[in-house]
Amino acid sequence: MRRKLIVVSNRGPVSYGRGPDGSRTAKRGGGGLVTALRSLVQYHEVTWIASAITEEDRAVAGQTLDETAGDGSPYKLQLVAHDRQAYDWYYNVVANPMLWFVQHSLWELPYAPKVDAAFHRAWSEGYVSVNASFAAAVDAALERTPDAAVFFHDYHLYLAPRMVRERRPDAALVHFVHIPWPQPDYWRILPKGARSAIHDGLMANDVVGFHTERWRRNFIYSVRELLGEDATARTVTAPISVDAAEFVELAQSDAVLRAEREILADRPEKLVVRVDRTDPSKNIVRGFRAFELYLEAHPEMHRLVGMLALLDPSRQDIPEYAEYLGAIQREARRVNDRFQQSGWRPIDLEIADDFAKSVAAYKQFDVLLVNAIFDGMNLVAKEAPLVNERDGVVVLSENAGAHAELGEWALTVNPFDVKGQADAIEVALSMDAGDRRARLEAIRAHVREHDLNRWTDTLLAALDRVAAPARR
Ligand code: GDG
Repeated sequence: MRRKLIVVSNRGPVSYGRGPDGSRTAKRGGGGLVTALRSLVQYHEVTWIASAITEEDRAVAGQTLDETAGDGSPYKLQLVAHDRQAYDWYYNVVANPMLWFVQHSLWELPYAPKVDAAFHRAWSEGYVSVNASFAAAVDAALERTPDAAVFFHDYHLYLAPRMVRERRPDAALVHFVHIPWPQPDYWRILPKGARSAIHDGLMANDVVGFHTERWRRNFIYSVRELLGEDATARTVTAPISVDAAEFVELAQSDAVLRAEREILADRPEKLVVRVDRTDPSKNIVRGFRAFELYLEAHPEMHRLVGMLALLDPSRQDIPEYAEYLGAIQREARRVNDRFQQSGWRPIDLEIADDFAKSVAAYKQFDVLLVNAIFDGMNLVAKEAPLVNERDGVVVLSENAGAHAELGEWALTVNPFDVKGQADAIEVALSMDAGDRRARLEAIRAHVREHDLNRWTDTLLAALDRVAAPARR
């Protein structure tokens, strides 16, 4: 059923700039969330509310813009220009890193985080206030289309649902959390006011969705512990997916074929691939150590195997991220210095935003390494098998949401156990072709069947079941 939706996410599907002749240009956003959400506009009547990021975004903020998605579907876009200082606190102090680090269990607790006066200020004058301006924008959109359902996304917007609910007790609100939900004790890193407001804000929705049962259970548990309430009835598990047809088509595009020729020109016989943002949760440094252990144990594979790490630089305004990028570069350098010989460098580290090259690498992997410390889902694990042409094997962290669906056809690893990851690379590289093909085919079939439409339908069906009877 086609329905009216107000989609709310921090980043929008496009961001505006100015061309050399002064005209307005639109750049389509990347990343897992935006790609997935773009498919919503195909089936529903969408008004999308997001933050104004660039100067040109700010210039058009407050207007209702008529936009079209890549496939030609129309939707409306409203950008919200937040106070600049408030936005910096909200984004660079609270959401990333604090909430992201809490939800991916990334803190080294004896040393960090610092929950000091600066954090308290960033919370109350940044996170709370940006959520309030989002809530005001949603309220105005509901004024125009009162029968629309509101679909919030992710950890930037935990407080907005309560603010909307206070003004509109009958609104239909659904929130999808794209990242892991940790257990209640880990939430106690945050001061009581903040952690209670986060849980209470989410509980103002009719439905809160998670990728896996594991994250959903943790949420039910932490709501019980921290608020004394029962969240069971308003939670749902809905694993996100990808558009399989889109990837198959993309794999034959000129840009991907060009990038693929580059890879083919100097690929070793066996290729271990990883594709990630340079995010500490992705566990890139340990991945290199695991590959080092593999090379140490298998001198016969020197010159025959290589790792291609395609890393999209991410969130470099945040010191933890800038440091992590440095650690990635140092570690790759160290492993290369140790093993390289003329004409062979074990790790090819490429730090660039180059989506076409990522898809080309998806086609070419013999082993795909996804060893995230924690990951809500991990779309790379779903996308790469769809287009792979070498019967490649997926090595998958038990802490990636994707493991709940694909684990039985992947080689499971503990993200902290680098020896275990080295062993998994060895098992993958020596697996017979029949076994490899059967696993890859099974992953493909699962992803094709559990597609993006199923994800949206599950969430909207849950909303219809739970939403206040008064509205029916
Ligand atoms: C969050 C959660 C959850 C690949 N190369 C480039 C590029 N990509 C695309 C991939 C994929 C996306 O980026 C990455 O998605 P992931 O799911 O792997 O990871 P996060 O960005 O951390 O996404 C995650 C997801 O939200 C959806 O709910 O699965 O757990 O952390 O689609 O194809 N994108 C750009 N440049 C590249 O070079 N811009």
